[in-house]
Amino acid sequence: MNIRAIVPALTLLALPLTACGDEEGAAGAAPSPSASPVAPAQAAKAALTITDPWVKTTDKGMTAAFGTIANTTGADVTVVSAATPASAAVELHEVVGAGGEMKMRPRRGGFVVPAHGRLELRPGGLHIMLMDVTAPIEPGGRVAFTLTLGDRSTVRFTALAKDYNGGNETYEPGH
Ligand SMILES: [Cu+2]
Repeated sequence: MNIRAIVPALTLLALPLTACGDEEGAAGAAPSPSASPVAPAQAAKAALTITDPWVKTTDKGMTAAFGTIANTTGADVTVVSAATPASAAVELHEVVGAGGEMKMRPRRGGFVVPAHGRLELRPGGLHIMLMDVTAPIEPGGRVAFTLTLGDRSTVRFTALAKDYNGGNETYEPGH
């Protein structure tokens, strides 16, 4: 009698867990009606989430995207590449130097987001570089991005286009 009562209860408990995917971290990824319209719901299993993503407006040429990347897992996660339909080529950049000598260049090894930690992409620091935009990016526009991680999984997000003056470092191609 006891067993009969317990088994159905366990079955019921297991259902939502299965529907969520599996591992830890699902709580933070639960669908929320109040989620920002700029950041579409991440897949339940996404290792990374991107907060407040934005991209600098431009008519042509180069621009960059920023935001805060959070790692929901207990292991370091590396972003190895990024892509967007808004640019024919995309690189992961860092800024080196100081004052008038600031230069940006491809970040060797990609962006490493520490376990349960964050990595901030911001003007003057790490950024996703759009090397050759395919059409003007105007204020209020939305630009879709896909990040590819070290395990070849992908994370998608949508960045809001904003005007911004700055972050105009000289480009120094990788060596
Ligand atoms: Cu750059």
